[in-house]
Amino acid sequence: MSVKTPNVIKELSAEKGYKAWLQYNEITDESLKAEYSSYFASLSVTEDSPILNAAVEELTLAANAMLGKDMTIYNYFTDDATIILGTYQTIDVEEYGLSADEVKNLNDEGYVIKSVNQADTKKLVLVGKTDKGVLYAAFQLLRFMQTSNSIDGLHHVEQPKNQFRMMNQWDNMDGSIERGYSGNSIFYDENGFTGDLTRIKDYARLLSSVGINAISINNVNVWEVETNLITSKFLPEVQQIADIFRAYGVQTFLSINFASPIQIGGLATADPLDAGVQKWWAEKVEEIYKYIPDFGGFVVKADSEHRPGPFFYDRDHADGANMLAEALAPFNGVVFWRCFVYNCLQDWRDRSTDRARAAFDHFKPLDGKFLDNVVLQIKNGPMDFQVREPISPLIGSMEKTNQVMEFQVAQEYTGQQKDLCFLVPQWKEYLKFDTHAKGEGTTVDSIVNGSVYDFKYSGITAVSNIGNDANWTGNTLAQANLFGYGRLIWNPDATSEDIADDWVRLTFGDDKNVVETVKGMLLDSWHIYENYNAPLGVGWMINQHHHYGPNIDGYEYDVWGTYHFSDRDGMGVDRTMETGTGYTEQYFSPNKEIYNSLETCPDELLLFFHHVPYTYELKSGKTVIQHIYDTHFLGFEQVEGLITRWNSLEGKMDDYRFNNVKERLHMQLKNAREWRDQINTYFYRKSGVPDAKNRTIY
Ligand code: GCV
Repeated sequence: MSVKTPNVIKELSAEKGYKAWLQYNEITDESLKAEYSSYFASLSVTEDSPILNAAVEELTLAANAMLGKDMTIYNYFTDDATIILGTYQTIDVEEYGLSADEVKNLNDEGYVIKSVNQADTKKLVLVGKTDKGVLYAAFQLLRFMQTSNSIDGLHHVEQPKNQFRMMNQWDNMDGSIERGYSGNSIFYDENGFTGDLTRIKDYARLLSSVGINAISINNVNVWEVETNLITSKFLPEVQQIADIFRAYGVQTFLSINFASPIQIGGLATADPLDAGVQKWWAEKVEEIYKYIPDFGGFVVKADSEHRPGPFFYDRDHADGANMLAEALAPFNGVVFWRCFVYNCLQDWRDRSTDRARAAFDHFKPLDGKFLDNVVLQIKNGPMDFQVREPISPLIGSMEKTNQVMEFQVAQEYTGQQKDLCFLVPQWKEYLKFDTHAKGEGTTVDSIVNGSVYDFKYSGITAVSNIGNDANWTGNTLAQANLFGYGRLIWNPDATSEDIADDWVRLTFGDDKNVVETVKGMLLDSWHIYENYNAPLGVGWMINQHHHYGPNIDGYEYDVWGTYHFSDRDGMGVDRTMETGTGYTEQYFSPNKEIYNSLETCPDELLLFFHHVPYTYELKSGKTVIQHIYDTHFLGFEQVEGLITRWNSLEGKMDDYRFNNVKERLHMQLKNAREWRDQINTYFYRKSGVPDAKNRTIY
């Protein structure tokens, strides 16, 4: 018997981190194994397509790993097979107890999984409206099996509720990742493309398994080198990556530099109304489609944080977006135009301006002016992915303009994948928020899924949290955010509990203790993080630029002001209509009145909307200052609790993942201590109000 060296053991253990939620562990329950095995004898795939091949490959891999079975594969339809895969046009579904309409009436990515008992043979039929549906069916079937569900008598019908389910990489071509917390890029290194297509394929598998169908593969801040991604210098490699993603149903997009015509086209201007510029983009787009016939289109950050845009030419954002949209239209391409447009050099002492207002002020007046292949990409909140923000009032306010909402899976302001912060409950709150745009019940999810205004393009996008760390996400538990993002936007009605439960079982197995402990930790974590951070929705107070750890008066661009307006009497930002910036006006009634009034504004957002004395009494019955002290002491203790909870799992999983999370929890404890001490001390000194519980505040 060979003895494994410690290195090999470490590698094997890291593999568990790498496989994320696609572990395909051997089934140890004998009766389940027998049940599954009876279906996994042979497989018939009715058509030849890269996506169907990916489904077959996944099922083959899983059958091997979970059941030790090598299935016979038939590349044609045969009723002899125990698993039949294909689209509804190629399978006589009625033979298997399904009606053709049941599949036909689904959207293009929908599917049905049916298990059938015919005479002595058991069969599984995975039928999609298109081949993408079949692939999603395969992943769902494997999820059922990995979470120990019986598949006898299965009749499972699903279709995604959002059209675009997208991922934005903020990867640069030197291998760095803007706001990346888990190593370097899997796409690029210091020499350009990494060429590690295996890793990219595994990323495609992870994304597809949770239903992601689009990706942009470079940072929205498009610097000099990356501007060349749309040239023949790099397009052959972009094509290779697009080929991989295509096989997993994921369409490839690129972020572009608005000034490309100058930078790489040799033109004197990038003015969107200039005929030469328009021609340049039209030819550029034609060239891209020669490499990638199903290229998705462009993601654009313009006139934001010093990036070029139409304002430079006294044009508006509709002029800019439409110019690109016209070039893409003949190929069915789409422009994702970001609404993160604000004056980053704003003087915060000047109360006639307010960053929170910016997206609405810029874009709302342009409703109706955008072409129908422009999609506005709107961050979930009006600021920047803080632990707590209200929903962006722009969502739902433009009836004639396609919109997608942008989340951030990367934990830029929420602990940077050192601190545990499971974001699904936060996203869920945004999705279920009632905007009242078309009366009561106009929830955000119904707007972004396109059904309220009948958008041509709609959905959700997000900043990715992966890098080339062995476990993809730095903190193994941060994988739950990537998984949860995909599952939630596939179906915003799924509960955070169910998503967490699935993720833990798929990742760590079925041990009851592990499942309950990790699930509990995940579900508590957002509130714990909020407890020791900036209080009551006021936001920021975080180290500038770096965005980890406290810096209460830190301001991003080293211009004047703080974000929270604290003085010796009180704190918070007055955004009311009467005495403040008037931001509340941007919401539909009754939200505008609810937020505008101190009486009705919810506690958790109080300081986002109002400036109040430290002694102001919250609905909870506590004063603002006591709330600050209590939550900051509590948050720290809760992190201690997370450590105890995690430690109870020692020996119940591989050392790699156990130690990885343990290390991170200790970093989190240090961070929580700094937040607690700095916030409590700052506000004690500023307010002069002692802690009612007499705890030590330095
Ligand atoms: C990609 C925030 C981040 C920036 C990011 C920007 C954006 O300001 O800190 O790193 O830039 O958002 O979303 O464009």
